[in-house]
Amino acid sequence: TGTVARDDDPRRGPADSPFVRACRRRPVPHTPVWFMRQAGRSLPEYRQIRANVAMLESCRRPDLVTEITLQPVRRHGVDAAILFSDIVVPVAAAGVDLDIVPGTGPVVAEPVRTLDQVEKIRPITRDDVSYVDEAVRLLVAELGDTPLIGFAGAPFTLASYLVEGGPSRTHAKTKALMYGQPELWHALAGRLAEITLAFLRVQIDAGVSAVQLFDSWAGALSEADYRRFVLPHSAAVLAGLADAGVPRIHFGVGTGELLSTMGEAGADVVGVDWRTPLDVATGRIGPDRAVQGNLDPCVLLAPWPVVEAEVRRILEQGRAAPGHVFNLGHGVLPETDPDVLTRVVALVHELSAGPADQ
Ligand code: 1CP
Repeated sequence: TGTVARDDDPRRGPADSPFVRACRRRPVPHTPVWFMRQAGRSLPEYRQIRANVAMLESCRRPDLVTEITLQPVRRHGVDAAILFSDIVVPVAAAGVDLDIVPGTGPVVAEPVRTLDQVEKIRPITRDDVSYVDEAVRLLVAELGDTPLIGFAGAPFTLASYLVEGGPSRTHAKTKALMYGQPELWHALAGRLAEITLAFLRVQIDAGVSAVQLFDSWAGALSEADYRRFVLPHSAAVLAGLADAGVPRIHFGVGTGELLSTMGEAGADVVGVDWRTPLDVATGRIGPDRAVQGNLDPCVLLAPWPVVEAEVRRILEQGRAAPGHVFNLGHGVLPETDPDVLTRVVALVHELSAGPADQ
């Protein structure tokens, strides 16, 4: 068809980029690299543009979303852009009264406790998030061959903010609801799965080249509880995108014991944090999925020789995987020197460059 680039086409487009190829476990000219939270407070140009604009407002302005998303691509030469937004954006669009408070994160006005509250979280359509549709279209036009990653929060991580009312270390109220009122839990997680699926569909229809489902806090659960309370809902989201033609990445923190189950949920790529070496992770996940990770974001605060040694180790261990997208094990810390990120991109490209025996 006209839109699918051929292998001998000099302008192959984002679908044939090193990033998308690695997600699909195809040969690559170099290991692709991007960073979770690459757009954000480590960049002075981000702090400047956000100086007088609230976080949620910035997510609703396509001009700002476009500029902020492009900043790390220009500066670091990463292999993929990630849409500037937040996991609570679709939940706010669904009618939940919440804000993103500087220095804290998402705060929900009335934490969810009842079925009545769950039923008031309404399904969303494109019109509820038209600013995201618009921003993705602007970005795809600007980015050329660089792929754009869309994303959403997974049901467990979203539910945690809604039930706790804000960030939580233990997720105690969320787990109490899960164990004590399983029907209410499944109603909430089911509704969030619907919203997440619709939100990712809007991004895919607007042209993103891959999606990442963030279940950042799933590592708080045992494998048995994950399987019972979370897997069906995350699997529904990922299955709903199976025909969409873009790779699906599934990520959580502290998920060493959940890696194979998170893969089973239906991802093409499983994100791995710094606690599990990539060769060990691949042993757990199996040969049918690529891996993404897994430099400890704190290592970026260490002297350069330490960073370099860790990048080498991760590339080495990543060779055991059928596909490897280099990333951090979690988001860039605000105090990170952006020049170190730029050097990491160059180093990953240099060390992994080789003939792409296609
Ligand atoms: O004013 C600010 O700059 C606020 C900081 C900030 C930023 C830059 C928040 C508040 N969200 C974001 C953007 C954001 N959020 C992105 C941007 C794209 C990129 O990666 O460059 C992404 C992917 C997210 C996703 C997100 N939000 C996650 C999943 C990823 C992760 O880090 O685990 C989670 C858990 C959130 C909630 C959230 N939003 C903001 C904060 C500080 C938090 C975390 C709060 C907590 O610790 O629970």
